[in-house]
Amino acid sequence: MIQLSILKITGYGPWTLTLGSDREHELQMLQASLYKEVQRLFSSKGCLVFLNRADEFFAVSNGLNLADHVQIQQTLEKSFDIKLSISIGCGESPYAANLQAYEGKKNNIILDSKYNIFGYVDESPKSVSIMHLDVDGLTSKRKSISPYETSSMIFDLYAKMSKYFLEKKSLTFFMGGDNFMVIANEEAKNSIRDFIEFIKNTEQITLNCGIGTAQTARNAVKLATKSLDTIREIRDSGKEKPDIYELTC
Ligand SMILES: Nc1nc2c(ncn2[C@@H]2O[C@H](COP(=O)(O)OP(=O)(O)OP(=O)(O)O)[C@@H](O)[C@H]2O)c(=O)[nH]1
Ligand SMILES: [Mg+2]
Repeated sequence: MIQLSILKITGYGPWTLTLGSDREHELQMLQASLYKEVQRLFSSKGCLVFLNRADEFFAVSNGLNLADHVQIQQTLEKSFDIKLSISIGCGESPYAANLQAYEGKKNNIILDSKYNIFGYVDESPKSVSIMHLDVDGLTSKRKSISPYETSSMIFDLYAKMSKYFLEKKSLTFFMGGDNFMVIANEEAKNSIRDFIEFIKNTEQITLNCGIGTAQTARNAVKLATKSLDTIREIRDSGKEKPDIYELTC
């Protein structure tokens, strides 16, 4: 079971037009500071926020109730001119949670009208699994291809990963550099070995995957990253590295 809170700027399109044509730099600064604040607020409650689009964020919000979301909205309201809606959904898979959040908003299932919060909250304890994937030895690859070509390769990988894991009802996000995180269900975890083989055979890219499972997103991510670092430690000690390593608390 997973709980997702989708935050979206309301009325953003029409509002951007009010800034005139010389607006792109303003929008980029707003989006960056909004992301920083949203990440700060959710991570301080044990969650992690994934950037879906620059005007839309996915928070893995296991353990957070409606009052927590109201508190976050109150803080955001004080700091920004624009407003955000939050739609919350729960499900057996990350995809199902995303669908319930989406439908909660679409069908106007109001949880708090003053603070623009929709959907369904489930306060029962749940665990969440995160997979942290990273390209093995990207730094040495970068010596032979230019920065832009490196990004193009990474985005191609992102597209393949997103499609593959969406079919398993899991959600993939690009975290920067050569890092990806998948909010995963059992099916995604069970198919990671096949995905790594597929990318090795078709792209000649070796991926390492750390998996973490915990009650909160932040702890799951901590364990996933610790797992990934463990793969590196094994590799760097001269032993044969595993491609996948998993920690649960
Ligand atoms: N989001 C995120 N980015 C990271 C993290 N660690 C490193 N990066 C980014 O990833 C880039 C590549 O770093 P590495 O993956 O450590 O480099 P590498 O040569 O591939 O080395 P190995 O992954 O150990 O094989 C860095 O320049 C950072 O931008 C992380 O934990 N999270
Ligand atoms: Mg790497």
